[in-house]
Amino acid sequence: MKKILLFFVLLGFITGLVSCKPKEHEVVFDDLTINYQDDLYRVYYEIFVGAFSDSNKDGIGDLRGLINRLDYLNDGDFSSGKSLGVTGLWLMPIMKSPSYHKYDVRDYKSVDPVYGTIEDFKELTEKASERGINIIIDLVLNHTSVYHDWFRAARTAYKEGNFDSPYLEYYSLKTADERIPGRTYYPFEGDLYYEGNFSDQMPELNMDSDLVRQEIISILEFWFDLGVSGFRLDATKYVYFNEHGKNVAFWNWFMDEVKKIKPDAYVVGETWSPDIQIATYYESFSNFDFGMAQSEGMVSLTANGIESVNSFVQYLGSYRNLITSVNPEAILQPFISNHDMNRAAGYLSVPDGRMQMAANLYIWTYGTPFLYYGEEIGMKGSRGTENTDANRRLAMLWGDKDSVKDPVGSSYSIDRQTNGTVRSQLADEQSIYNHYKRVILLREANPEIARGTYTILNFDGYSTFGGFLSTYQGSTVGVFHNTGMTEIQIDLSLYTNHPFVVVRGYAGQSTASLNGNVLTVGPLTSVIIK
Ligand SMILES: [Ca+2]
Ligand SMILES: [Ca+2]
Repeated sequence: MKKILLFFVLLGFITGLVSCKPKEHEVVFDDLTINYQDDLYRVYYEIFVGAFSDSNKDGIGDLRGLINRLDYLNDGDFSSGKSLGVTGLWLMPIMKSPSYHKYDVRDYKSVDPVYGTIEDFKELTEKASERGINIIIDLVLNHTSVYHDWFRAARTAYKEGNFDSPYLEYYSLKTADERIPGRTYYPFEGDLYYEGNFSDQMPELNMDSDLVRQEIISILEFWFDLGVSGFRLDATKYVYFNEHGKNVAFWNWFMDEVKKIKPDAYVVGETWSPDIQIATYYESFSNFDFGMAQSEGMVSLTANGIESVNSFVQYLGSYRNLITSVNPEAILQPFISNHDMNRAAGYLSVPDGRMQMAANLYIWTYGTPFLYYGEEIGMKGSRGTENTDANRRLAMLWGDKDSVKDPVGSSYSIDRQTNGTVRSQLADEQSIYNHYKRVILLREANPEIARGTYTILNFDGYSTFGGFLSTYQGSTVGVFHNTGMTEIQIDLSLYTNHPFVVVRGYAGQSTASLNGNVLTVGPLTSVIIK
């Protein structure tokens, strides 16, 4: 408890330093217990291990490098004020694989040797757990690598006329006539073809096989034993290629098996689809909110002042209603970019404070937001004319002696990185890194935001101002955003009966204050009041 109190005192101090705000605006924190154990409502940070931090000077990031950087992510002591404060990590695939990105797995019960060992991974989950960080790993079940032993055994068996080999049922093998229109196949052996909708290097597993399903259960046991809190599921809608009903039935089976091993496991699916279709997969688990991400997503459009804040808040409310109508336990997973998308700092200006607005909009929401590594320092990276995803997965810009290098195939010039490094930003109170840190801490200090019941407010006639109330365990906070270039002054009593008395904190290019019922929010700034 002492640590937590100290944390608030220190946060108040930092906040004061950042904005030099007058006394009447002072942030006040209650004596809150922040209990991360068994708590789904975390702030996750997606890491491409191969580009994060390199411990053995081969230029490729590894698990030891990540262990060495845990203090940067969360040192486990909120009173230190020295960490970003994330409470969950999503590791992109770490299993043995022939590709740099490792989305084609050779062995589901291994750590790729360039990343380290199983022992390293165990150490990582233990050290992360000591700091209150949960770890989920990417699980790519739709397809394996062509180099997986199962696929090789299937090929060999067929060639040798051993048609009783169990491995022949592991994959989706069809004769020319049996091939399903709309799917992609490649020659296997004899007159058979294998399904490979992503690539000829990625043969797709046959989920109708009980043997495959037994393998999956065994893979789950293996990783839960090593301390993972759950999984990020790749390509959920391709298990049965775009047959959503069959997919949901499969994932329901999968989640039953997960919960037999770890009842409180956290599982999030990559169902890259329109909202209405994403919602159907909530029957099985929570999913990423793709409608909020990328340059044309709701967060970016709102942060750039193209969509009104009213529209954003209404979207947030209706999206939440949509998913909870499918599954009452559904939670949001908002984000702005990931490893398959151009980095957000390319279309949201950091110097103009637009990227910072985006952070406010999606981190101060119900559920579990996901940052993409480097986002917190405004790293850039886009496919570009070379059309390569490697440009979206560049080496973390530590600005120190880390030997991690950009992945093979990348072509993004370092000269285009104009927002600084971790090293330069730690020392700069106005940096985007310090903005992210502050937004995350304010979210943690106001548990109502992530956990509460929302009341969506509508500020008629305003396009750059809006917000909502969130009520949790009898306590209500208000979250308000000003995406415009001018100060907003508004009498809240015209919109809500809730009696607000105190500013809990604000983040952005300016300040905010509360005088009676009148809330004042400076340009490009968001505020939490209670
Ligand atoms: Ca290395
Ligand atoms: Ca499939």
